[in-house]
Amino acid sequence: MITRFLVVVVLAGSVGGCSPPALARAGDLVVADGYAYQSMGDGASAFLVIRNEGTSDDTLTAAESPAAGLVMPHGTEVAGGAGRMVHLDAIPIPAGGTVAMGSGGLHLMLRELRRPLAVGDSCELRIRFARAGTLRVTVPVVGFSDRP
Ligand SMILES: [Cu+2]
Repeated sequence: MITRFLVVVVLAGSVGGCSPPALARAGDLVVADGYAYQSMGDGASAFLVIRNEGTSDDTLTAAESPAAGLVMPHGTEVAGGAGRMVHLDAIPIPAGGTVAMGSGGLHLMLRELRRPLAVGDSCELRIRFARAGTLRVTVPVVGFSDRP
């Protein structure tokens, strides 16, 4: 029951040639955008837009960060009008598709932060994929109102 949490947008080529430069690439996978929110307590959440430019499906299987003791792929389940985070063992990245994480949906949950993440900091993430291997990306830390 993973797929019902996904927001998958299939892009029909690059629109008008104005896509922003990729933050990182591993194999066929491109991180088109990414950020982390400033921390709350010893936790924070991070969001990536991952584009699969290949012709084979891939799967996000794990994540880690030097900034945190634990990084978990999370989805958000809405029940009775309230959102509840659920752990995901895997996030499919379909061939030719884009998975857009976002507040209130898919995210990477950072726990056991080694130091607080403040606005203006950056945060390195290492994302493991079944096919593309490990993708390293550094994302900016933003305030909650900067990227709603
Ligand atoms: Cu979470």
